[in-house]
Amino acid sequence: MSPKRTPLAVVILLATAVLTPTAARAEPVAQAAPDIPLANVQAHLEQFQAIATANGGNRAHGRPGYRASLDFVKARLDAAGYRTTVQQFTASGATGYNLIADWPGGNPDDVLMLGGHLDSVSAGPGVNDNGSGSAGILEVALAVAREGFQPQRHLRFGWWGAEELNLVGSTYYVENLPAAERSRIKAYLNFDMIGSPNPGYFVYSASGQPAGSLALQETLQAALAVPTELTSVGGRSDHAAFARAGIPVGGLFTGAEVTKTSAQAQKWGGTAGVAFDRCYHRSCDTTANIDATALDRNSDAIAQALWTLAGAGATPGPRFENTTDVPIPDLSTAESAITVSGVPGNAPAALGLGVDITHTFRGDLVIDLLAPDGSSYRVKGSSADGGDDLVTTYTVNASTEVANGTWRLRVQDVARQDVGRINGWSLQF
Ligand code: DPN
Ligand code: ZN
Ligand code: CA
Repeated sequence: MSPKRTPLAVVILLATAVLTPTAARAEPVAQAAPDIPLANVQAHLEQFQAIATANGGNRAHGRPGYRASLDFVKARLDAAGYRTTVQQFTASGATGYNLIADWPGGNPDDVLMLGGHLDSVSAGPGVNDNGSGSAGILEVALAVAREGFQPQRHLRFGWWGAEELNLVGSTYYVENLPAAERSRIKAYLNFDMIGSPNPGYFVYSASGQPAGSLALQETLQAALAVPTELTSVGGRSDHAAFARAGIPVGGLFTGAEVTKTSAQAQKWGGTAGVAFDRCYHRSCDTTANIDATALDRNSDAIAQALWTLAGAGATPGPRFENTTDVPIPDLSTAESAITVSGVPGNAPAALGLGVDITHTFRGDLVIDLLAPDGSSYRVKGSSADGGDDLVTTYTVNASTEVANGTWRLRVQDVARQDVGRINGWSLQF
């Protein structure tokens, strides 16, 4: 076998431009919330458990397990494209930290915020209280990034420190926001204990909460796939400071020290006469202290509520395609053109590039998108990837390019032996 690395012979095959603009959709298209993979949420809980185990058995304020928990969550968010900030405060003589994560985009004057506390009590690892809420909103935040969700509202997530010392972190955050910034937060949803081992399905009651909370309550009730009960969580968790500031609040809760009634056991299963969470604030609040079904339902409900409340994603613009076949001979360059017209201004920051290539070894291919002015955007380099066809969509930040004009897909075959063809490609504005 000859090595798959030889100089590039330049054979340019230009396809005739055939463009088929499909009509722009006039109405915003409501995107469905994705399913939140339970296994991913559980994997985050395993991390919290491992962090506690490695740090004296807890993730409490002022202890190393807290900071390690924050570093873990922050790293995942940073890698997904969030803008994260760590806010410091002092409580009981120790430094505490809140983690705030903003998803770029959306209306900055209309912020939808989700949060939960990240600290445990010092008695145990706090996997249900509140690894569960922390993991649930983390996975929903990662799903937002995976889906490339660009809703009308700005999305923000918060992981609070020192909740167990009387809501210190969330209170510090709200009270230190400049008034103008505080008024931009139009809703706050709290998730504190969503995987209780003998679970109930409670939605925070809007009664006595700021105007606007009822819509949040109703959205969360509709988001859960099981019958719910309302609960008056009062000032027992991190929504309290937001409510005091007049911000509409809501939340989900699967129960703590209170005993499940027989009526509730009939409705939800589980054991009557036993606490929703027997291990509440105890050393046994480990990964064994989680009901997977409750964790799954609540994580899905968080995503469902977020997608419902965040406002439909941006309206897709027109789509253009060229479906003329262009051969990709060995060690050559093939090009196919699309002429765009009637699109005002620049191309979007998330220009969708659809590619449909038949090939016997796609690792041979280097692919660039050329803008009308000739600027090139590399979407794929060559590799040892021995798969064959390439049918995929790339996202290109083409926001500095004028949309109208002739765009080219340039496909270079840089290694001998394997060949193929461009079946077609498309640009989604
Ligand atoms: N605030 C919770 C704790 O961390 O102990 C318990 C709780 C959560 C109680 C939500 C009521 C509602
Ligand atoms: Zn809690
Ligand atoms: Ca080849």
